[in-house]
Amino acid sequence: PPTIRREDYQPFPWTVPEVSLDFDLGLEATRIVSTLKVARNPAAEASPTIRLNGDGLEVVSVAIDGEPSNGWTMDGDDLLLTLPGEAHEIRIVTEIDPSANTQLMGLYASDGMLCTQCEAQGFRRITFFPDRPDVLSTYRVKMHGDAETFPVLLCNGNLESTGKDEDGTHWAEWHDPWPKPSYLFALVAGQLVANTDSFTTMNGREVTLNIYVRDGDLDRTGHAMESLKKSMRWDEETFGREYDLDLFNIVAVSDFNMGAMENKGLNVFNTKYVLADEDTATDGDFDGVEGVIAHEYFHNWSGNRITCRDWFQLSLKEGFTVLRDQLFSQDMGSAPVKRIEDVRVLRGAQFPEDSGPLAHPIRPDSYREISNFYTATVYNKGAEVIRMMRTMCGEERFRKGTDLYFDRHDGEAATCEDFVRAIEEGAGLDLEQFRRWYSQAGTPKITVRLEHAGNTATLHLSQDVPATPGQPEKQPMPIPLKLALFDRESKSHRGEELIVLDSQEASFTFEGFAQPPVLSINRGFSAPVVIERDIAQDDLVFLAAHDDDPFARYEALQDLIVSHLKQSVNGDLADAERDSARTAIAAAIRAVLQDDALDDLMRGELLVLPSETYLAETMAVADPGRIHEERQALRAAIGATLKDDFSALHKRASAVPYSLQPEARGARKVKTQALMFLAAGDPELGRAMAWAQYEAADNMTDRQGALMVLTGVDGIERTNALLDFYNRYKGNALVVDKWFALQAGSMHPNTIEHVKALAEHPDFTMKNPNRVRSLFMAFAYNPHAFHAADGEGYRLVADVILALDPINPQTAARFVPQLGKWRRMEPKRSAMMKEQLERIASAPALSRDTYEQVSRSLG
Ligand code: HT7
Ligand code: ZN
Repeated sequence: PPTIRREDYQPFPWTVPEVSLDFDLGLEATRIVSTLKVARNPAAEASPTIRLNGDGLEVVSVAIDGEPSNGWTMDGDDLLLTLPGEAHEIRIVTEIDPSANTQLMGLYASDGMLCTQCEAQGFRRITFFPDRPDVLSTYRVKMHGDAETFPVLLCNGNLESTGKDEDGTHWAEWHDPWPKPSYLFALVAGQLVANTDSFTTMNGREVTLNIYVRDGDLDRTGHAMESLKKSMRWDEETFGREYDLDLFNIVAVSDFNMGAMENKGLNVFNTKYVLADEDTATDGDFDGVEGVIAHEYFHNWSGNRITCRDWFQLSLKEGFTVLRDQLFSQDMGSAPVKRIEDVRVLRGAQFPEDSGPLAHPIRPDSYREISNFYTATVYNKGAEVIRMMRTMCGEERFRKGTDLYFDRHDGEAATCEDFVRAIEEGAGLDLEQFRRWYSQAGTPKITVRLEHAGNTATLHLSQDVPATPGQPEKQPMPIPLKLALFDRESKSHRGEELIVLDSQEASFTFEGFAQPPVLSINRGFSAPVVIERDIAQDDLVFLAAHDDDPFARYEALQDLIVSHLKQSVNGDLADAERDSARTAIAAAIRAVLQDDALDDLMRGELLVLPSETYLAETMAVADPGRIHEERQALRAAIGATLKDDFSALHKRASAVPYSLQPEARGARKVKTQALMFLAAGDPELGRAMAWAQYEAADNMTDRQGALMVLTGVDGIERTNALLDFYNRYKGNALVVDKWFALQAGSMHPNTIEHVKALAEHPDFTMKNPNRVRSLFMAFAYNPHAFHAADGEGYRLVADVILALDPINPQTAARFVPQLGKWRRMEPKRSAMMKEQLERIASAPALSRDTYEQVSRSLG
C-alpha cells in the first residue's frame, strides 16, 4: 500500500457544495442514489478529472447533467470522471450489502438495525465521493425503509418531512444546513426507543435531545442524558460555544469499533458509553459515559464547525477535544483525581507508544492507513500539548486564544498550525519554538539536580528528547515546569512558580534558603515528560506526606515505589535493604490511610501501585516476570504489615450506603483497594472478605471489585462467584463483557488456559468488537499472562490477529503494538515476540491496517 505524506497535500480540484442522497434501505441490500453538485475549485490547480473515492463498491449507473454516461473509468477502487465545464451534476447509483460488512466501517447491520461509521474513510464504502475532510457539502438525505424493520429513520441535521410509500415502506427526509465533510455523515434505521429531553441554549434556542436505545435499555440512559445537558451548559460557560441545531440525537449501538462518533447532530455511540445504572455499571463506567458524551458533544465545535484540512491534522480536533473533555470532567468531579487518572492513562498507553517502533509526532508526517493513527499520541499527548499552552498563558488568555480560533476558522477545514497561530495571537504567547511539540516524537527526559550553598538553591535542568523512528536528531523543546521549594521545618513553601526550560541545559537560582529545601517539580504534571530527579528517599517520604499539590504528592509516593521496585527487580538489594525499603513504603502508605485531611477518592488514588506496564516503561530492558513477582511481593508485604489498618478501612468504607456522591464513591474505591492489599498479604482472609463483599454488594462497583480479587485466587469462592455473576447477568452484553474481561485480566496463574477456554464459550464471538476487546485486549494488556515465560501469550495474540484481520482489520491491528514492544524486553521474550510478528507478516492477504502496524513494529 502507498505511503501518504503530509507534505504532498493538495487542495481538491473540485468543490461539492451540495449532496443529495436517496437510500432504499435493506439489511442485505441497500441502494444508494447519490447526486452531487460539483464545481471547479478556484483555490486549486485546475483538472478536468474528478476522482471519487470508493472502497469495494460497484457502479450500478452514472449520469452526468441528467444524461446516462459510460465515460467513466476505475482506478483501483476509485471512480474517475472527466468533466468539461465549470459546474456539473453527477448522479451515481450503488448497491451494497450491509449485513456482510463485518469491518463496521461504512453502512453496516448491527443487531437488526442499520447504522454507519464514516470516520475516517467509511463514506467511500457507501457511495463514490471525494472522501477527504476538506470537501465540505450540505446534505439532503431521503431514507426509505420497511416500516416494521426500520420504524425509526435518523440522519444528520433536521427532519424536514416524513411519509408513506405505496408499497408499505415509509420514508423520512433530513436536511443538514451546516456544510460538513463526508466523515461526519451518519444514518441510523431500526427499532429504537428514545429518552427525550430538552435544553435551552444561552441564546434561547430550544433543542430537543434524544437518546435512542433498544427497547429494554431505556432505564439505563438517565446518566447519559444528564451528562449531555451538563456538557452543553459547560461548553457555553467555559468556551462560549452554543449548540447550533434544534435537534441533538444520540444512538447507542452494540457493534462499534471505537467509543463513539461525533456525526453532526447524530452521534453514534458504543452502548458501553451510554448505558449505566448502579446494578450494571461501575463508578468508572459512569465516568466513562460522562466523559465520552462530553467529548463527542464538544466535537460539535472542535471538529465539526471547524474540521481538519487533512488527516495529518487529526490532533487539531482530537487533542483539543480530549483537553476539553478532561477539563469538563475535572469540573464535574474531583479535579486532582481526574488529573492523576489522565496522567496514568498517558503513562500507561502513550509513553510506551512514544518509546517504541510506532512512535510518531502528534501531527504525523506519513501513514499508510489512517485508522492506525487514532492513537494515544494524537489524542492524549495532543491534549497535553495544548494543556501546556494553557499553563503557560493562564486560563483567561487561553480563552482569548480559543475564541479567536473559533471565530477565525468557523466553517473551515483547518490545520494544527492555524490553531497554534490563533492561540499565539489571541493569548499573546510566543509559540515559535513550542511548535516542535507538533513535529517531534518521543517523550523528553528531564534530569533534575538541586544544589544548595549559603542562602541559594540552584536548580540544574537538562533535557534529552530521545531518537524515534525517522527522527534521529531532536531540537530542545520548551518544557513548562511548575515547581515549589519546601521548607523542611514548616512543611510549607513560598508559592508555586512556573519556569520554562527551553534549551538543552539551564540553571535557575532561588535566594533566601538558609537550609536545603525539598523540591516539588512538574506539579500538576505541567509537562508530559519523564523526570529523573536526584532525590533522597526521605525527601520523597516528606513530599508524599506534605506536598500540597495532589499530583506531586501522588508522584512522590509513586517515585518511592518505582525506585524501590526497579532496584529489587534488578536484584540490586540485599534482604535487609529490601526490608527497610518496604517498611518505609508501608509507613508512607499508613500515613495516607491515617491522614484525615484526605478524601477517600484521593486516598484511593494514592493507594494505586504503579502498573507493571509503567514499571516496564521506566526500564531500558524489561523482565515482565521479575516485575510481576516483585510488585506482587511488595503488595503482599504492605498488605501484611498494614493488615489491621486495611481491615479497619474496609469496615469503615463498607458502612457507607450507595450513592453517586463523592464520599460514597470514594468509600467504594478504597474498599476494593483495601481488599487487594489484604488478599495479597493474607490470601485466606482476602478470599473470605472478597466473598463477603461480593455477597453483600448492592452495586456493580463493589461486586466487580470483589470478583476481580476472587478471580485472581483459586478456591470455591472463585468458582461460585463467577458462576453467580454470569447467571445473574447473562443476556446483558455489557456485563457479560465484564465477566470475560475480569477473567482475562486476572492475576490467576492459569489465565492463558482460562482465556483459551473462554474463546470457546457460546457467548464469545469475533464479530463483536466489545467482546473481542473484553477477552483478548484484556488478556494482551495483562502483563503476567501475555508475557508468560514460554511465549504462549504471544502465540495466542498473534493467532487472534490473524483470525480477526479478515473480519475486522481495524480491531485486529490494535493488538499489534503489544507485540511491537519486543525491542524493550529481555532477550528470550524479545525473540519470541519478534517471531510472532514475523509469522503475522508472512501471512498472505494481510489488511492494510495490520500490515502497516506489523511492518513498522519490525522495522
Ligand atoms: N472521532 C471519532 C473517531 C472514530 C473512529 C475512527 C476510526 C474508526 C472508527 C471510529 N469510530 C470513531 C471518535 C472520537 O474521537 O470522538
Ligand atoms: Zn474525538
